[in-house]
Amino acid sequence: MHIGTTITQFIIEEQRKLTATGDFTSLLNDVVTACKVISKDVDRGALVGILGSAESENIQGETQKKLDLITNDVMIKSNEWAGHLAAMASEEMEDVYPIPPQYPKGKYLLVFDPLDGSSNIDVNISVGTIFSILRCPDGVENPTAEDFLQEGTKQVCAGFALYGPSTIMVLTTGNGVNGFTLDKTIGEFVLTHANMTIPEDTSEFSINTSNDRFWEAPVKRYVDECLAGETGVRGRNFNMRWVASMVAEVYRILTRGGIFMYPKDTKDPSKAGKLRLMYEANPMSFIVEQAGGLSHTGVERIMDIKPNELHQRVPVLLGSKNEVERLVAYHQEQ
Ligand code: P6P
Repeated sequence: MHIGTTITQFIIEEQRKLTATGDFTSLLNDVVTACKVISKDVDRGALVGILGSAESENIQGETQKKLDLITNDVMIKSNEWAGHLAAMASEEMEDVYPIPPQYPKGKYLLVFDPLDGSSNIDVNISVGTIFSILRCPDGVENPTAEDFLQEGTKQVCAGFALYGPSTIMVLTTGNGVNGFTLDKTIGEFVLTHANMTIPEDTSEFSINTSNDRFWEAPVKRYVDECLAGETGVRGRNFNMRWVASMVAEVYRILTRGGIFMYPKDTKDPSKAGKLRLMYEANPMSFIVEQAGGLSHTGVERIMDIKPNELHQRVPVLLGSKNEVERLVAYHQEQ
């Protein structure tokens, strides 16, 4: 029985459309392999003693889980050897990871969050891997952080794996968004969600409401109007979801619409937001826009931002077009 379109077949067919070299296709397959290994590690969890804290902190000052380090190593080992990359960068590494001298270098840069939502791993709630592929600037042999600091519009590919009831891979190379479910009986991702599009309207919002007192006025206004439901200006009731895993929130929005908000707040005035631009906001923005949604800080389109720091944080308002437009309008009215 034919198993359907595998992700390998899909990527090769995309390559033909892009008239891309096999280099990109092979790189993407190495990332896919890493996500299969991470899916296995996340699935094994407590059985092999890899849950809990690693008793270390990342550059963000966040306590690292054992699986943060394990999954970061999986991404490095799966992608450092093949000769497609000039360097890598990760939420879990302060500096750029150079390709070891025993391996050839390639023309792409890979930046990733190896285990997004890892605070959920010990309570068995969905987590994921987010990645973004950029071109290495011409003539750069040994990329530095500076060479990664490219606008989101420069991304060649963005994707995430969601380790939930199913393991699902979502990909865009700029020609729409496609979802693949991991068939663990054959170890292949199979196309199950072709041409994913986000409904322009929604009655479902996502935000960590415990930060309510720290929000800026436009966000407060928007959320209060949602909470007022049919008794207020919106004239309809809203539902709320907060998983604390961006991958899970974005996948839900891709399947049924919604608006996800992690706005700038005054909880820590030194931070421009919680989410990181290079390996959370930009790849997710590429995917959301390719699916017909919007992704904005309230002041500017996220993919237009010229990064100034590898681990730069930004406010994120993304999802169903008409709701993001409303919230942006509230920012412009203030
Ligand atoms: P909070 C996970 O740590 C993450 O980066 C996103 O995946 C998620 O949306 C957000 O932070 C959760 O933040 O403050 O609710 O724990």
